[in-house]
Amino acid sequence: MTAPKRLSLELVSQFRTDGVAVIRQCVSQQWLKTLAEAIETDINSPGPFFHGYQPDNSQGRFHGNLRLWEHDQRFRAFCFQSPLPGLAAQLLDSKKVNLLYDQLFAKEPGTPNRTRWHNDQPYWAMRGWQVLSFWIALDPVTVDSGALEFVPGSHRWGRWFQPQAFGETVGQDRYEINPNYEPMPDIEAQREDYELVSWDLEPGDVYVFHGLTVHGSGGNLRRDQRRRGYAVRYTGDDVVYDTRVGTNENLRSSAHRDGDPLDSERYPLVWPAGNALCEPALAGQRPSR
Ligand SMILES: O=C(O)CCC(=O)C(=O)O
Repeated sequence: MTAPKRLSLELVSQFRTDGVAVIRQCVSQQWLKTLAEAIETDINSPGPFFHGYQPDNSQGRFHGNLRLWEHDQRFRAFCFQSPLPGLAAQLLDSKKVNLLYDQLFAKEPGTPNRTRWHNDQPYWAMRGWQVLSFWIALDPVTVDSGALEFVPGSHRWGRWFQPQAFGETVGQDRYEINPNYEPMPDIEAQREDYELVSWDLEPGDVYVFHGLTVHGSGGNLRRDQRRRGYAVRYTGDDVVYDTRVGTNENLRSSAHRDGDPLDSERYPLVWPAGNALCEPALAGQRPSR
């Protein structure tokens, strides 16, 4: 199966209301094969923004990387030519879509590291409402292999939480304090105070979530199952560059000034497809718990 050209009104409405939804069988087997091969290349020979995390207890392996599309044609082709840009335009109700960046989160079997609760937008040098991530499952994902969990509706809280590194990391381990951000509450210690949602995924299923939706994930406690997730972040019409403090330095652009539209080689226009700045062709369910 390949992604629907048009998403159901129910799914779009769920994304807008809850800030998160799942698109079943969104990514075709062919694209999954391409991504899986590109992921192995990156794990064996990481691109420049590698940010692996030291596993707690020295077990397993948590490989993270970002801006992979800039160094590997296979990721690039996926970010530009898969169904995702068209789906982003629908979900964001946007005439144009820019690629913000892509990111890999591979938790090998037996990796205990959690991904701490956070929302993404405070990490990113942009402002605007029309911003989302697709998180593509390469493996079956369950709560014990590190399924993502979300706080539905948290994208409308208007709360920006101070970024922190996800663990002891090879990569940016410190973030400047932004006085307008607030500390992330300890959701893990107070889980009963929050409505949390999650879904099991099959390969090719996708979580789609807003840039301000609070989310996190457990470790991959399975011994027999990898948990490779590949995230692609896109923005819409109202998003501009933002130079506020506290963002991830590897996601900034020296060519942009505060308030600039993103359109550039760094944040390429990927929708409408066929636009001069787009690459030429290279070749609603409710939560389960
Ligand atoms: O895969 C994970 O554990 C975390 C993913 C995440 O935080 C994201 O894609 O924003």
